[in-house]
This record gives sequence, structure tokens and C-alpha cells, in this order.
Amino acid sequence: MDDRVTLWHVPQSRSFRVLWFLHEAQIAHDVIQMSFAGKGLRDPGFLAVSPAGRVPAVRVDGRTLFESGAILEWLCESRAPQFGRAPGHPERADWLEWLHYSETIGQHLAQLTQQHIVLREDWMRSPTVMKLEAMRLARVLAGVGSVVQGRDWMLASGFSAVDVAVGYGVHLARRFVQVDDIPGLAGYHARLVARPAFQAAQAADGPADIYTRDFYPVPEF
Ligand SMILES: N[C@@H](CCC(=O)N[C@@H](CS)C(=O)NCC(=O)O)C(=O)O
Repeated sequence: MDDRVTLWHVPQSRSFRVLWFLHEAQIAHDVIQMSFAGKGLRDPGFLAVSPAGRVPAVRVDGRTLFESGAILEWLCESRAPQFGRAPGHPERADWLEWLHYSETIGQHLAQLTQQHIVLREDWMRSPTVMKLEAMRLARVLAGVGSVVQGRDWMLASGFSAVDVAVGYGVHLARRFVQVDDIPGLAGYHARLVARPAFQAAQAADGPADIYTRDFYPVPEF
């Protein structure tokens, strides 16, 4: 069996989770760089891999797989058990819960990205939605902060795929909310970005495809 993993990736997007994880677990991989610009994500060839035309998607173990959470679970089970918490592990339920919580963070990031970036004209945007989504994102992040105030990583047993999935959200959220003001998160973010695998993934991420500003404030009403 070919152990290499192929990742379809858009820089700065959720596929960064998988790119980062591949570096954490030192899994041999190839990256197919995609872009939100143009029609690549809607190409029939890519839709055969990812039916909604979204990233991440991977080719792994003779099949393709989409959904970042499922990909991380598969890679833990097949190649990197140290980053998973297998059935029977005392933190199994916590691992699953927080791994999927990363998409609760993700839905607010997606809304804010749509409002600030995808909708290009001011008349298309809603400052009300922007403000609401920023507040809801901060609330969701506070749930993460409450855990990492008392320890380095999301699970007491140590760094895991949860920190990659949630950590991507914490990192990206800094473009929309004052993450460092949320108790626990400044230190957690600093620990995440200090990881050599995070830095290696950043170096491999590719040119900015989505975000060009460090911070996107809620516009004045
Ligand atoms: N729940 C999916 C979400 C995937 C997703 O929405 N990816 C975005 C990038 S962050 C995308 O590909 N968007 C392209 C589009 O909406 O056309 C996951 O976690 O993999």
C-alpha cells in the first residue's frame, strides 16, 4: 500500500488543518494547490473527489476522503495514534467532542469570511451579521479558553489532533476578534504557533488566497 497522502489545499483555508497535521505526524505527502479564484473547485474532476467542491480533500489508502474532522480521525487511526484517543481511552469522548467542536468555531469563521471578503460590495454586507457572528465566535472561543487556562493543550493527556483542529480556528479567529483578550487564549495561541510543525506547515501553505488583512473590524453602523 502506498502510504503517501495527497492533499487538495487552498492556502489559509480549513485544509491548513490537514497540512499542519501531516507535518505534526511526519506523514509523507504531496500537496495539490487550489485557489478560490477561478473555477478549480467546481471542476468536475475535483467534484468527483469532494462533492461540494470544498477543501480539504485527500487521497489516502486507495480512496479519497473529504471533511477535515474525518481526515484527521482517519490519519490518527491509520498512521498517528499518538494524536488520537482510541476507543477505551479515558479521554476518548473529550477527544471526539472537541475535535468536532472545531467546526462550531469554523461555522462562525465561514460566516465572517463570507461577510468581510466573499461579498465584495458594501451593499451586500450586513454589519448586524458581522457583529453578531464576531460575538458568537468570541463566545465559542471562550469555551476553548476555559479549558486551556489550566493546562497547555485541550486534553489533560497532552497535545492531540484536537489542538490542530481547534488551534486552526483560534489562529484564524485573530483576524476577526481580539482573541488575546479571551482568558487562556493568548498563551494557548503562543504555544500552538511555537510548534515546529505549525511553522513548517505555514512555510508550505502557499501565497495568501483568502485573507489579506491582519484584522477585519466590524464596520460602523
Ligand atoms: N466541514 C468541512 C468544511 C469545508 C469547507 O467549507 N471548506 C472551505 C474552505 S475553509 C471551502 O472549501 N470553501 C469553498 C466553497 O465554499 O466553495 C471541513 O471541515 O472540511
